[in-house]
Amino acid sequence: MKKTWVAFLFAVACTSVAQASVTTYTDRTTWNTAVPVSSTQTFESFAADTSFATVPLNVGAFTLAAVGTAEAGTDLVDVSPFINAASPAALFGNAFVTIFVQDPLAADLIFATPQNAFFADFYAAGNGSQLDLTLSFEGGGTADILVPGTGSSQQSFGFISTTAVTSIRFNNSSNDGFFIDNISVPSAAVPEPASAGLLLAGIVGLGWRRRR
Ligand SMILES: [Ca+2]
Ligand SMILES: [Ca+2]
Ligand SMILES: [Ca+2]
Repeated sequence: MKKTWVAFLFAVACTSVAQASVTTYTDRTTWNTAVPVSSTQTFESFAADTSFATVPLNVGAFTLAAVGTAEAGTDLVDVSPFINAASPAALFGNAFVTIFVQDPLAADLIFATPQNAFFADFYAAGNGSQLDLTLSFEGGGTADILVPGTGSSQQSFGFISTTAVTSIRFNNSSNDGFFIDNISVPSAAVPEPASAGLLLAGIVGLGWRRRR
């Protein structure tokens, strides 16, 4: 009987470590409702084109880095005038990020501190196949989520994960140049229902003790 109980607890512990639950979002307002305090990088503060093709670019909340040898004119913060004629200037303002991926060429977004949530605006993300975001979880393990849409228009996309994510690898098996802007991350921890409940129980308990 005791042995069974220990085995059960062990199974539960393993499950909670191994399985991160990732919820994806395509609407910024809905994502914002679940992540009330966030900061957004618009790249509008950049005065000149800034490459991360060979040297990683730290923009505060995250760092951008090329994986492999970047193609000319890609993997940079592109400030007007734009390198690519197909740039989504009307949507993404005076500056945005231009990336090209095709296995094994990829690009990483590395969070300054592990984050449970991420949201961004993509443009032309996907060609023959959808742009793949490989999430690396704190403590190990990965998950892949695909940017939806037709691939030739704007697509807002993001996620909230029960396990914090240390980095996102942008990758695609097929040729995929794309643009990304308005990258949002929480500026405070995303509240989890379980810990919120525990906190509430703690406060109630404290009140009960105080009254005595
Ligand atoms: Ca912008
Ligand atoms: Ca430029
Ligand atoms: Ca593309």
